[in-house]
Amino acid sequence: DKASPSRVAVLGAPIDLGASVRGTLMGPAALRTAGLVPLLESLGLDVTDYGDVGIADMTDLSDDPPAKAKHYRQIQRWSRVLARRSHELAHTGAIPVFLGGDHSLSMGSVNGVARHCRDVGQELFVLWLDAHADYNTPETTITANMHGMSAAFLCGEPGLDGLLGGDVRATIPTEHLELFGIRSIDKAEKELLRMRRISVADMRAIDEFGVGVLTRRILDKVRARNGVLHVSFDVDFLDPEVAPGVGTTVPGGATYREAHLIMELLHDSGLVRSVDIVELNPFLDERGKTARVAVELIGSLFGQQITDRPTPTNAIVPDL
Ligand code: EXY
Ligand code: MN
Ligand code: MN
Ligand code: MN
Repeated sequence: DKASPSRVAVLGAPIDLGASVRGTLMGPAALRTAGLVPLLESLGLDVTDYGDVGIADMTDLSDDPPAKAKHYRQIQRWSRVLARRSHELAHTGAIPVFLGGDHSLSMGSVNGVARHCRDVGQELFVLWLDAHADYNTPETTITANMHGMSAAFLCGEPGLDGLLGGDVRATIPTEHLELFGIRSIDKAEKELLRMRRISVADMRAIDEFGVGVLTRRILDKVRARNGVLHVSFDVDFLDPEVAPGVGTTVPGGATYREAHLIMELLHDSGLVRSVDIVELNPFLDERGKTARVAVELIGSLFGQQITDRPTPTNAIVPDL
């Protein structure tokens, strides 16, 4: 398979107002404390840590905040600053790794990467590893928490149209979004996903077909279009036993080994060009357990392996 870039750009986004539970703003510090940067360096990567972004310098826009989108102004600042930084980092040819922070940060990070891909004429696919679909809009949401709206925003769903002000909003075609590990969807959200025919590898599909087959199915799809992949890794994708340090745990999540296999297959593909690690809440963690698991998984995503056995190519690929 293709060779991935060997440079990694780490950027922290200490944001927690997109979620109902405070604390994910400590995520970037915890991921660094768990040794993310030295681990990536030990894999032979050239890593630059750009520290954390802030929103203090941003002036507010004057669009009308939607009725159901909590902390809209703050999230808007984060989205604008992250979209710009993400676009710049993607341009440098490094793989940006965004450290969250709650999942609303992807509205900025993925938008910037998508904008870059559009500039260079490359198709971007987004793998959304999550217990939740994050496909609510201000219209469908029950909670008004913006971290539940990021995937919908990225696909151009209406309701947050003023979020980026005059900046470019590079949307993802709905066929390029791959929801994976899902086990909690709201009623109206489910209806919207069905209407848009979005691919959902839910936990039942994982139980039936296994993560190996389902991951290969996505990689085949990306390769067939000569595309590249953004991985948005919400740590609540993992089972709460493995990853207790999350505000929105849902039972029945991915096991430790399933998660590693996904990351190993993604690495072997050479298709990953950008990554988010989101929703880690160190305030809820048990002695750094979740931070450590998240860092180990990023290690697998960037090539840490037991032996050098290549990915077998034969696979039965179901249609979801
Ligand atoms: N669907 C629920 C909501 O919209 O509030 C839960 C969203 C949780 C989102 C977490 C980050 O993945
Ligand atoms: Mn999420
Ligand atoms: Mn550009
Ligand atoms: Mn989630």
